[in-house]
Amino acid sequence: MIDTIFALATPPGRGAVAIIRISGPDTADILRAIGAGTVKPRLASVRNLRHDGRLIDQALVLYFVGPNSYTGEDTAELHLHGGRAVIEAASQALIDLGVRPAEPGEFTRRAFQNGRMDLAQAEAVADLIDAETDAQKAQALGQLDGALSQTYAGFRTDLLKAMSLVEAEIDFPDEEVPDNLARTAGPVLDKLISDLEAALADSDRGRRVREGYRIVLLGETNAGKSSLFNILTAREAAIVTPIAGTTRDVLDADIMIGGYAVTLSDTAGLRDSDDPVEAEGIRRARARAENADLRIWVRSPTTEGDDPAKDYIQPSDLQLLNKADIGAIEPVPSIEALSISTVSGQGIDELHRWLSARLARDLSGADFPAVTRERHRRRLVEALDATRMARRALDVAPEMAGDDLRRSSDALSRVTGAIGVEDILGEVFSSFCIGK
Ligand SMILES: Nc1nc2c(ncn2[C@@H]2O[C@H](COP(=O)(O)OP(=O)(O)OP(=O)(O)O)[C@@H](O)[C@H]2O)c(=O)[nH]1
Ligand SMILES: [Mg+2]
Repeated sequence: MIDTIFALATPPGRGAVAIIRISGPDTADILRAIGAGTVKPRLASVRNLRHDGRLIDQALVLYFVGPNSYTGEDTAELHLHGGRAVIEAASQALIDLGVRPAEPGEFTRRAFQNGRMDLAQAEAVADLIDAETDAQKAQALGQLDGALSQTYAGFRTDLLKAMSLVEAEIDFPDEEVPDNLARTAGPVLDKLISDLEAALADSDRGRRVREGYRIVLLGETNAGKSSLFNILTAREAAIVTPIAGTTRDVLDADIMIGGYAVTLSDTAGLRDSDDPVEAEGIRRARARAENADLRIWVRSPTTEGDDPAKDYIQPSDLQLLNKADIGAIEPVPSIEALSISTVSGQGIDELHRWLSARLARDLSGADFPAVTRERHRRRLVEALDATRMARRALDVAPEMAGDDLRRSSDALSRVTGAIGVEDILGEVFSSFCIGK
């Protein structure tokens, strides 16, 4: 039996308005029980809410009749004055009346279960709530609008087309179906394989927008990494001293560059060290460097000998020739270079421009909606593998292709939740906030 749930939909604490959301079959009865009487659906009504003969609040009450509501069930919203005592009294009244506090994501989970949205759209709701940059918001809205779901549905249509061609050959081997009918499925699958490959090649973009683009400052001790970290984060977050080996741990800051979310990391200077604390810091710096979307190699004219950071720098990274106020450094030829000084401020504007351009290049839209989660990416990999196997089978034993095509289609269906729902529900909804 489905119970009726409630949750505070606005942030806890003091505010102008607090909204409590109710969903479930008893919604209309509950409204009557707290003194709202009969509320006309979809019209705002002002009501004195009461419990145990005491006034809870004068509230604005909205009522929606399922299935035309967010969850697909009967739902109500109580717009209360946003004080703690009011919220507390209203919550207690609902609990006394047998309404259960909702689990995180339970409203959206019900919306999914009642067919109001698919899983990818439910995830987009969570992303939209978490969005802090315009790019994150645009990505989430696109997904909520069904762009990702439609793209995957398109892939599945291609699969079904190929499947029907293959199955026609198996079911009617002696009839008018041409012998090599299965082979006509070849071009359909070739196109699908290239679409899936392109979607996967692009799969970093969605993650980078959603979770933040990872930039790591790397370099030998005293190169000026922490000084630069403080400039880019606009606060004195990292300790700067003339002592080599000042930074021991990785320091992360969430910042915005060019409208995109960035996680910037300051790291321990790289050098051989006998000090176990410093050595651990250097190990962490290296691990961070490997997972970064961009490494900024901070260099200094005072360097003697080889800079160990060079081994971690890739051709698409950036080298900063720091301390330009005291001397010049010869850049490593194959890597883009900018001269800066964290002391005089020289080159810092140019660095900001360079970073903005890099982010725009790496993060702005491709032809299809971005794969935003590891869950989607894994399914895409499965679908691609299965489609490739089907494609190979087509040329030698077409009757073998059917199973592979079905596996591929299943993998894509799991992204939107068309099948295999039970095992992924927890994964999707556990990260939601309560009240959504
Ligand atoms: N002249 C000059 N000195 C700088 C510049 N940038 C940093 N320094 C100095 O270089 C020293 C080291 O700077 P940090 O920012 O701590 O260097 P770091 O790379 O974080 O060093 P570790 O944490 O030890 O790896 C400090 O004394 C800074 O003031 C610069 O552009 N010009
Ligand atoms: Mg430092």
